[in-house]
Amino acid sequence: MDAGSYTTSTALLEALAEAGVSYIFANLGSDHPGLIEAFAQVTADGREDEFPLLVVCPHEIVALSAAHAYATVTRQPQAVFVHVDAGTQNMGGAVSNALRGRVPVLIFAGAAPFTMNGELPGGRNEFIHWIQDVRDQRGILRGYVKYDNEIRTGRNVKQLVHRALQLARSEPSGPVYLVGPREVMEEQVEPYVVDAAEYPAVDPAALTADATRDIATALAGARHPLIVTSYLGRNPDAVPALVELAELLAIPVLESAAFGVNFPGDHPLHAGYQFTTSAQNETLAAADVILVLDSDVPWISDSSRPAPDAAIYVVDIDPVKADRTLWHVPARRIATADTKVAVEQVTGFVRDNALADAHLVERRRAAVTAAGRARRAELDALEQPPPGVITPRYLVACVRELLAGVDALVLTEAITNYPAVSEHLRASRPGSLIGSGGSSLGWGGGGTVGAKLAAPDKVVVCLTGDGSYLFGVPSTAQWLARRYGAPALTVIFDNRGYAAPKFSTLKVHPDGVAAKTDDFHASFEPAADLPGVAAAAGGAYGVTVSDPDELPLVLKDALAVVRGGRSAVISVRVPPV
Ligand SMILES: Cc1ncc(C[n+]2csc(CCOP(=O)(O)OP(=O)(O)O)c2C)c(N)n1
Ligand SMILES: [Mg+2]
Repeated sequence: MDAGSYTTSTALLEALAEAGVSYIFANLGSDHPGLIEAFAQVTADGREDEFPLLVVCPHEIVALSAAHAYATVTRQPQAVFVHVDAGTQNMGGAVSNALRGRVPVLIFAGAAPFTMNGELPGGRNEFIHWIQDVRDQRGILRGYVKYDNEIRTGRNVKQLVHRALQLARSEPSGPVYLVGPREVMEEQVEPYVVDAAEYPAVDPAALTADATRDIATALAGARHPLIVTSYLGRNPDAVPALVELAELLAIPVLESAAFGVNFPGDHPLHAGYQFTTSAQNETLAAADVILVLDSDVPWISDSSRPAPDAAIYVVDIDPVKADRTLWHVPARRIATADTKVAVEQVTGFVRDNALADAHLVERRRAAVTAAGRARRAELDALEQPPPGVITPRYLVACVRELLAGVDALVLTEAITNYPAVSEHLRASRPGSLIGSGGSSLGWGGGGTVGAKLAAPDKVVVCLTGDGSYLFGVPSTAQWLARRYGAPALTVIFDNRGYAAPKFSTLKVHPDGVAAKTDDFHASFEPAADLPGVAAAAGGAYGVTVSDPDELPLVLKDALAVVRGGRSAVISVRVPPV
């Protein structure tokens, strides 16, 4: 590209900036000369502020996980640039996480050139262009994105970017995928402007008047109402709205398979957390009216289910999970709505029609509060470890003490210790705890970097399983953290292996051969030096700790290091798998 040139690549980058994208998490390749030239040109012109900042990511799963966490924190989609089919595939399960986490992100990949005899600039001139030519590159992601398209000309690439982002941001939000062959990305076009403001996300949906009345009346008339939610707190502003409704009618709130804060963990009406259950949840069984708000897994009916005559209402941004093969809740009503809007509508209806029976509500408030207090006291007692052993519950309690009064943002990829994190961290500030929302491990590595870039003033802490830490390509993630000034504290539940598949086997074959012979292929002994990986790649401060008495001080020192601008990785030896 000559000085002053303006190509499809220039227009693509301008469009991203105009749409409010701050970062491009990129892993570049032979498909990206047009983009590299466009970046070089704005930098040479001293106008680099006009483009998003390009963050060089030496692994694609880290790139997408960083964009994912950034968007979770800010609710602003970012971009990920990857290399043709290879880079697309290398994002791996991170794409599934973005879909399941309902996180907006724009993924762009180049595509093999489609000319080979010098017909167009950008045509094939390297051997690899014949190798990377595949029949259906967009098909790689089609099951995981809300929208995919090919850029065919620079003359409307801005419109495509804005449409893609409009789809990504409209609820249920999610990833979108654009591909652009080399010749198209090199095409010279006239500079042009498209107003990004003309592509707003779809407005939040409300309940119908009929549904609002129905749900409000049922909740107000219930003896044992219950709210179950998993991801209402994706919008932190929805949390105070839910608190208001819960308090108005003294409704307990159960968080089911929840990664973030849907209801303050220290609230007296909090009814606890459930993930994979093995026993009946008594609050669920006792409920006569249940409002399920934003949930993929409100309960696991194999072991825990509502009473057969409970009146169940579902309000969800994604109520019937159209992209899944099997999903069912036996609901009286099932409605698509933004849960903040819906909850405010229900609260308003109860208030306006004076539906709350003060006597009933106050009796229930006392009972729910007492039950919550008792449950928390039981959990407190479990925080005391046996001599010489760091239990996961003790570890989380130490982290809670460490972060008391600290403006922290915690990421969890703790896997079999998800319940311990929820139950003992008791995160209460909306948005202060986040998870991937998906099932593909390795989010925490890049996610931690993305979260810190999104919230530079917060102390960012990642609580991760040892397996998940390794899935997150710590060599890349820790290098990235240093290069881009995103220090964070990573605390590893180091059980030297995969507890999850062992638990799964025991749940299906409790008395099987694997159980009898303790043969689960789950152990990672001899243990790797997990903090050593971070130290080598990113200069991180690393400590491995197994003495419960030393743990608080080790964590305190690590926090001081992080506040000083250097990442810290603490591997905490909990009982082995
Ligand atoms: C990309 C990916 N591969 C494999 C799995 C299957 N899997 C689920 S949990 C788990 C073990 C995770 O280990 P760790 O993070 O140490 O947590 P622990 O089970 O020990 O609590 C595995 C391998 C997965 N979810 N995602
Ligand atoms: Mg483990």
